[in-house]
Amino acid sequence: MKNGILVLWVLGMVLSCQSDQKKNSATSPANAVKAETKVNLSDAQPEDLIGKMVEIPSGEFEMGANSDQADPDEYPKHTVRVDGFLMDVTEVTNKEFAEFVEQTGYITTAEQDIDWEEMKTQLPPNTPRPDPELLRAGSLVFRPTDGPVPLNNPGYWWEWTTGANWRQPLGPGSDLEGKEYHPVTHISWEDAKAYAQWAGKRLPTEAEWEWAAMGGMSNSVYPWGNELDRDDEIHANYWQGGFPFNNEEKDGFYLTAPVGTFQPNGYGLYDMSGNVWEWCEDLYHYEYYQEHDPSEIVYNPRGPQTSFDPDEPLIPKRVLRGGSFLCNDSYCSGYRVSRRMKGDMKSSYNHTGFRCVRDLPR
Ligand SMILES: [Ca+2]
Ligand SMILES: [Ca+2]
Repeated sequence: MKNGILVLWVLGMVLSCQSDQKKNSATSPANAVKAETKVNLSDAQPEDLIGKMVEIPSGEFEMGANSDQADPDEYPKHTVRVDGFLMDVTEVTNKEFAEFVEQTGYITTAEQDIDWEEMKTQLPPNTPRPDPELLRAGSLVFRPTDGPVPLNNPGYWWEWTTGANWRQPLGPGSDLEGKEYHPVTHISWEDAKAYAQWAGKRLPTEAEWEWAAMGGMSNSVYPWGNELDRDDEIHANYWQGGFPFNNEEKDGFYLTAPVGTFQPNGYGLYDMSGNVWEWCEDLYHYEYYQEHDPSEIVYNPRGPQTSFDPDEPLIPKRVLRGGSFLCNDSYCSGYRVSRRMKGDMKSSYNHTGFRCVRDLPR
């Protein structure tokens, strides 16, 4: 067993979806298209999009499972009404996050050594203290496997990597050259909150995120409609091929893509499916939807009062949405608008980022 897998188990940070690596160069939209595949690219330039917000109108929708791929925590569907708000049209980029760090001196979770006294409170009693080397600052990095592996154990493809953080997404020796307009990664929920506060914004609620992702459609499975890859048409940056060993890169990207590479949804929001997972404000509880009476409208839900994930009962978690460059139908289908993911508030991965929202002026 590799150290990284051991650490993954010890940390109990099992965030079930995918990520990337290998392709270090920033692939431009122009050369991202492979001849045999139609990729729905946008004409937008990332530098014209970052920092922009679009108004998401108020509205009512059926929140939750909208395909037979849905997990139990997406049930039951229930009627939700959200007020209008403003939302970033892109995921927060490395360029924007660098400005935040430059102005504030902020140090991300992944750049801090792990506090064993705090961590052990989230682990089963009598869990032995890991080797001090394994408590040094780092983050989880996707490593492809040599062939098919059981998909019920993310430890096969996540590796604890000392020195991995937003500046060095693949660990020491990697950098952000050519990636200033890629989404920032290795961001914990706490990091995302700090950035949002600095920017005078906030994180979206889970309901706001799902409502916005549909782009004005009703009960759509994806931000572009109900069919994935119709006629080999690629709408987002995810994983084509056998996960986690054979990424065919039909969309042109092994890892992250520059924001704005693919077509936006009906509200003008880019990458609501794929690229990186996006933190939401809400705590995660696997039975949260069951609290709602399906015959009544829920107004502006803000999540449960307490978190509970039966997979890791001792770890309070927050919600993530939208999937990443690692998502695949065989695994998490995270690019579905109703797909829910959860993560420890201090955990970070190289497929996890965020975008912000803001209340409309009164
Ligand atoms: Ca891809
Ligand atoms: Ca995304």
